[in-house]
Amino acid sequence: MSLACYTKATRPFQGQKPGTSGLRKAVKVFQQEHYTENFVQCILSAMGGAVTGSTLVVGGDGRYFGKKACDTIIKMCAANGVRKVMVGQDGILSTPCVSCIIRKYKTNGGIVLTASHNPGGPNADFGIKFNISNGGPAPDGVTNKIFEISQEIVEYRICPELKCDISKPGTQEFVVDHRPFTVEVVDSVKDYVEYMKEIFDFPAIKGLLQGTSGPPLKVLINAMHGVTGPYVKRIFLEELGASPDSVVNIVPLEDFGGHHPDPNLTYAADLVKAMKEGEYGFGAAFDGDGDRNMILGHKAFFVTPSDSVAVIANNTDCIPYFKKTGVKGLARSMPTGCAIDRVATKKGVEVFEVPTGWKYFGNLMDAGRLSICGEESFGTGSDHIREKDGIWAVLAWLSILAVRNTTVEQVLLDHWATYGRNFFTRYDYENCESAPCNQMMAELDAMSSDSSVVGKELSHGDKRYTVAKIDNFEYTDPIDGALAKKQGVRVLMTDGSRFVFRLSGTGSSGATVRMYVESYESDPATFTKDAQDVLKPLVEIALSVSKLKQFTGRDKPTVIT
Ligand code: VG1
Ligand code: CO
Repeated sequence: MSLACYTKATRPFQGQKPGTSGLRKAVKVFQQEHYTENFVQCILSAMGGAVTGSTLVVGGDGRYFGKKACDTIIKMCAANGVRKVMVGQDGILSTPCVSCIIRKYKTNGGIVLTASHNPGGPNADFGIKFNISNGGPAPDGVTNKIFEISQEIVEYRICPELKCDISKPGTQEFVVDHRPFTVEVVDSVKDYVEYMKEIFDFPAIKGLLQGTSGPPLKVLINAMHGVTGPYVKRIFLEELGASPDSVVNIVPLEDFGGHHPDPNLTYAADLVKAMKEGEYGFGAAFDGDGDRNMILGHKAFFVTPSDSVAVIANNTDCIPYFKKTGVKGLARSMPTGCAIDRVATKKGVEVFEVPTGWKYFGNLMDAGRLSICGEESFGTGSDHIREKDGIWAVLAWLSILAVRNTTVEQVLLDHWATYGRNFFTRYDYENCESAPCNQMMAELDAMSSDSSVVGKELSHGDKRYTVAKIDNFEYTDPIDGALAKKQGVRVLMTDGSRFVFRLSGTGSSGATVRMYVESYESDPATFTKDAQDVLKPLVEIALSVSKLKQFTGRDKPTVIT
């Protein structure tokens, strides 16, 4: 029997503009009649002729509204001429796993249902992101097109009678409008786990955890009730033989247990607390969709994400994948601490500074110029896929510990002894009023083109800095020439220290101001100092230059990392 498709009349919704990583709004917004359908139609329409006969991957982090959205997407793919949808069982696929599947099966792209680290549940957030055929987030050119279509949309196509059970793996065949249409429900973790076993030396990591040569490393992995739970279970318990008490919160929940599924010192406080007790030598947490990670050592020794990626780049000889591919180039997002730049210089490879958001790394990887990259926001990854990858980062760290036979803290001390230390902190002011924050950014932008600022001396207490450069960051993609403007105001000092201001592009309401402060120290006596103490003078200078407290009305940030 051929199922019929219908064209439904609709009207544009304001603000369907993908941000740093897809469209993120309150669940209630997505639940409005036609809202989700409109945006899905915009994605499919933006594919143009390529949609006909295509294969798309669909899955998400298991948050509230995800299954409903999967169902809608399948019905709309069927009606828009897609040939096949590969969907994660129960709609579950981590963001890195979507990227892995898109690449492995050479599909035309995928739709990721997640608001990442934003809270979930009926009163929290949902998100939809489109990934292209390289497995990575759609670049600005595509998301701009999606937004344009969203402003003019008058109808969408759907096949309402298509009933598809996504609770069991297997293939289901349909005839839609006299055309064949296939839905393949895929195991949520299988392809990803197979790939990790190719990239890393699992027996070596298993030996480390079980103590085949030396005392066993006790690990504590916290999935924060996000999508990584099933991956953690399969990899750490079944493949690596870690003890059952070494993994926690591994059941994905639609509301992440009511918490922010964000692996940082504030929102992963229970991991920090457990690590402080001293029983475990290695701790890690992931965000809702599994692309972020936080790494902690014994007694909760904190590895900043900016250092983490630099350490991995410096230790690629510990990872079989890089022994095969070599290291082509390194990269970080602009606000990320510059530790990785020093590794690149020493290794004699290119280093790129791109705007915030993983989509900017994809072209460089596709062109064979980038192997390892990271963001200060707990994102670390490589060209094995086109998304940042939380579990990959943890396996990379465990590989280093296994080969070097040392501790997390010692790895960092060695790293700083070689390169010096880039102290880094980020202050987040979440959910502020938008208008004054926009005003603050406008004033900073005006300052960035005021030539009298260069050479100015800024001081706090007896710390003095001289401004070497101020700008609103712009990036021209070296591969396709695409230009991204106004990506954040940065104030660079003559000694390499700097601070940066930008507004978040992932929030669902109001404005979130991010202030990033970095200072480079080469004196070994400073290496073990507390980062907040070292950075205090520059933090005060940044606050006063931006008049942040006046504009936001906030005395303190919501989160400090
Ligand atoms: C934040 C981070 C950015 C990251 C993005 C998506 O964006 O700062 O580095 O790429 O989230 O991360 P913003 O615009 O709020 O600063 V996630 O884990 O959504 O996938
Ligand atoms: Co995420």
